Amino acid sequence: MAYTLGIDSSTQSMSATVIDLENKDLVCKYSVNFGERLPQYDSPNGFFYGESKNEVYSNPMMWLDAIDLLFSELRKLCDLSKIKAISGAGQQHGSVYLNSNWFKVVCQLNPKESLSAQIAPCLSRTKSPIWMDTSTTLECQEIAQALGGNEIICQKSGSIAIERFTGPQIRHFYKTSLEAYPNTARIHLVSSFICSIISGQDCPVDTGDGAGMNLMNLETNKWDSSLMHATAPNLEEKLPNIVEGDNVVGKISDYFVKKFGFSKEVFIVVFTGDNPSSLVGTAASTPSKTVISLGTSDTFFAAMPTNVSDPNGYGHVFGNPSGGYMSLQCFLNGSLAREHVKNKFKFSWNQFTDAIYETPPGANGNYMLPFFNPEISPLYEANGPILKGNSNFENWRNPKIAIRACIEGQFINMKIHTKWMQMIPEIIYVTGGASKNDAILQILSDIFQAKVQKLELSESVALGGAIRAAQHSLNFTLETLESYFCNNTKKVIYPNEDNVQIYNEASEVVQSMLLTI
Ligand code: ADP
Ligand code: XUL
Repeated sequence: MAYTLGIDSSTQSMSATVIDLENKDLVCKYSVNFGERLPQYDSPNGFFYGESKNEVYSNPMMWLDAIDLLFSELRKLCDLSKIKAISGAGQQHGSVYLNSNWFKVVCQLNPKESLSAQIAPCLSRTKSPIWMDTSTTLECQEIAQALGGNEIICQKSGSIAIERFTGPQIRHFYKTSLEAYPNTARIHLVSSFICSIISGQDCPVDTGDGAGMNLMNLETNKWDSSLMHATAPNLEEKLPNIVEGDNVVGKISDYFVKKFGFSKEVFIVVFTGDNPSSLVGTAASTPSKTVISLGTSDTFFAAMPTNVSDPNGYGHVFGNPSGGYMSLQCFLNGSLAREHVKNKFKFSWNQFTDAIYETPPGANGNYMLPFFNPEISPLYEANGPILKGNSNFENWRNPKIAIRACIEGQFINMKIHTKWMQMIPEIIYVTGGASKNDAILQILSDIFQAKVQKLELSESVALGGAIRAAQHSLNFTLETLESYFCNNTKKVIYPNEDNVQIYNEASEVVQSMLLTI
């Protein structure tokens, strides 16, 4: 019996999916929600704000406590000794700052103590900036100026200097923490940090996630010396190595063998970013499929058929874990914006869904760009939604219309900001927490005029980890694994052609609202 395990260290939870390679079946899955299970970290959605809503952090100790909790629960659901290989993914761009103790401590983790107690003395910075942070505009400008313009940064790294990317975040830390920066011996991404913990050694980053840092040269797949130089001094010695996504970094740490009953022989395949992992978990690694993930962030991504970049600078090119590249557009105000509107009216998800069914497409001429937090596509630094319509709507006196306008505004904005990818999808594959909601998916289908289909295993990030583990350490082909585990549900949501005109008009209004930003 051969099992593999995939881990998803996401914004709001730490999740695992175990698959059985012989029975071609899901064995079990489990998720630790940070806000619910670890309330002591005061992070109901997995993060906390700094001085403003532009500064967004997570506590890396929370992630470690979640790993201990996850495995103590998972061992009740399946025999962990059958697991032959593990890989996984982390929310992209977030960074963990460690002092020189780290290199020794990570290799000698004691199963009698918690992970967090042992790693706490290794932190040179107690908080990790995450992908929702938009506070580094100045640092982006400084890096762009040092390089001779954003065009050059985009050519080298696949994206212009972007606030949430790790390079500008590191520069901000260097400028504001003159003692802690020199005391930092290693800067990990969330993915390489969690991979290091699981394998009990300091691990590399993979090219998929490394591309989200504004530090890696996309042509050479190595750290780019001019980008590093423009970011912060002595950075090369603080960054892990970069490897391709098929790299086996070693075996599992003894900590997990002794504490949770894993075999000593479990292979660990390098972790990647959540979006690249989701590309694998949705069977979209070869060009032709478009995926929309409706998680904390809404993301629109695809393996790249041709090499294009976003002329406006909001979109990105990341490494595709199966080789080549993927294009991605990220929208910060995704699930939490939908939740904001839901909670404002104290609606349940059922009431929220009914509201969508009870209101007409076009929301009676009411439009919303639901930017409750500073947005990244497009860059919008303030926080507060932009509304246009009748005064009843603008004064938030019409809950049902507000719910529909919120979702319509999100997807119209998404359609506008993904045109640069030159993909006109016939079918959109959806994943992430909100993809279970068919009412939301019908609006998506109507706005893009494309069929929408879900996958049987909706946790595509963790599944991508379990698939990559089997592919790179147990010699299964990707095609075989996709045919076993990445089946679509039978249900297809079809676009309603009667709504084309309404949404064309709505797009024009939203476009004019975007021009006011
Ligand atoms: P992440 O992986 O980024 O942590 P998930 O993909 O797990 O996030 O998605 C979590 C989100 O799913 C929640 O924030 C919630 O808003 C959304 N969600 C959960 N149930 C529903 C539902 N029935 N309808 C719409 N959205 C939902
Ligand atoms: C992608 C991005 C988010 C995070 C968290 O660029 O910032 O999708 O990966 O999911």
